[in-house]
Amino acid sequence: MAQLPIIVAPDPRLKRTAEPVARVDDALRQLADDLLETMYAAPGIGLAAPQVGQLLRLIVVDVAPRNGPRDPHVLFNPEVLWVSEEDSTASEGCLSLPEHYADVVRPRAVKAAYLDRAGERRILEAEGLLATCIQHEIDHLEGVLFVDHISALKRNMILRKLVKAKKQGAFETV
Ligand code: K1U
Ligand code: ZN
Repeated sequence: MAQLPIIVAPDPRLKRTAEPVARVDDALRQLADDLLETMYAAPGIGLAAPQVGQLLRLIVVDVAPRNGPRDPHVLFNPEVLWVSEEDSTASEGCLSLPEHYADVVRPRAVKAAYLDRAGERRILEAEGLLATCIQHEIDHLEGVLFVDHISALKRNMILRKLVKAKKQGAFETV
């Protein structure tokens, strides 16, 4: 397993659409394990392959409390099948926008299809933080960041601060 460097915004690599995986093989299972290790070390509750420079449709999520057992989810080619009519607002962060948080409105619950580590098609029904995190991570596969869901004023303020922090060498980035 390896910890991978996380790309910090603004960066064109975070704005591209990721490619579906053709088949889940050992190399992709290794990448999923590396994403999980990187996410736990950060620490975070989710991570998408494009955040480490891999333009593939792969996300990992674990919203279990840190003081309890881990509950990792690995989703290849995730697809949202259904979203609730009811929305919820949650404060979101992003490992690619370190130290910045904002309230984002999204559907409260989702149903997603994906391929598991064995390449089997599965369905995940999620609500609350798990639903928020899955939607946030699937957004990364479309080149969308949580700041794209907030006002241009707040978004530009966050991105300007990140440009400045990167110039000052604030992050270990690639
Ligand atoms: O960069 C990412 O996509 C990960 C991001 C996921 C996320 C957070 C909040 C709402 C939606 C999606 C993070 O994990 S940011 C860090 C974070 O939220 C956290 C860190 C330590 C403990 C608990 C949460
Ligand atoms: Zn993110």
